[in-house]
Amino acid sequence: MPQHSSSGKPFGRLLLTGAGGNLGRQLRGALADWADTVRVSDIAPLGEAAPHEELCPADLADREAVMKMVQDVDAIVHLGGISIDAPFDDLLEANIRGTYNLYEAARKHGVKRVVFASSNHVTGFHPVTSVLDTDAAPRPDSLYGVTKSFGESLSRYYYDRFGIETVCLRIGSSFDEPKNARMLVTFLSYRDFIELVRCSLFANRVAHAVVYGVSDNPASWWNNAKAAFLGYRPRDSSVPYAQRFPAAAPHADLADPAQRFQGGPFVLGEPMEKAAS
Ligand code: NAI
Ligand code: 15L
Repeated sequence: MPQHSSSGKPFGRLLLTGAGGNLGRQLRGALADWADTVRVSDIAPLGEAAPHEELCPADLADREAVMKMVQDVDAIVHLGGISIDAPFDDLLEANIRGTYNLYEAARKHGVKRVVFASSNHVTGFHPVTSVLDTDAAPRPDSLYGVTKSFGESLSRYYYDRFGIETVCLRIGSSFDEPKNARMLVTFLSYRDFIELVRCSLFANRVAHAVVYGVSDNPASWWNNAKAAFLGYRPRDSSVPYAQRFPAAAPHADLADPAQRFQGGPFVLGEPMEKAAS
């Protein structure tokens, strides 16, 4: 996929949406090595631009702004959007309209590769007793999960119809460290997250791919064998944090829906707050 700029970096210009968020902040530094210019976008504050960065504040729901945002980019890492369950009208604007605007702009501007931050919540209503591969049926656990399933489906359409390649990252729980017993199973370290994005941008041909974003944790609900062609090899695991959650059996109390299903508290449909990063 890399096209090699005149400076020898793999990409001329990359676009990062959601650049002001938890994972966007982690990725910004890494992208400097991969592209001459990184266009960073968010509706939230973006801070100071580094010398290789272009700041592009925008609401993903604003079609014209997104059209400009995507102009002259070689590839897109799309992290922007609401990252937890929320009222439908909010999700509709940020995650559904926003993702549609991005793909439409990619089509019009001839962008050929997108890395889409999907979520484990696309399959969160599968029980914790199942091990899923990347072809498992979507069973969203929340309206948020439904919007990520929409993004996966939309990107499939844009590949089949227009040839835009996408890697959908069904990210587990990517924070500085696991915050609870469930995250011992779903933990994705920041270092492994960056490596997964690197593999997704640099693999030669990905067509339309789905991969679970998870570190090499001792217990896992997900099997990435069908995405092995991406070359993703996690280096971290949740082991160093296991002692913090002694009652950590991932299926401790199956009578409790938040423990019975992979999506954890998302299945309850209760108002939620983002875990602190
Ligand atoms: P985050 O909530 O910290 O970052 C998302 C960013 O998107 C925020 O900076 C927010 O301002 C921006 N955003 C929201 N609505 C927008 C709009 N209408 N227009 C422009 N920007 C908008 O979330 P985080 O943790 O950085 O996650 C990044 C992506 O990865 C999200 O799409 C999330 O759904 C997904 N993900 C993250 C996981 C994690 O464990 N961190 C797990 C699974 C998926
Ligand atoms: C997600 O999709 C969210 O974006 C993140 O904040 C976490 O809640 C994560 O899933 C998780 O499942 O822990």
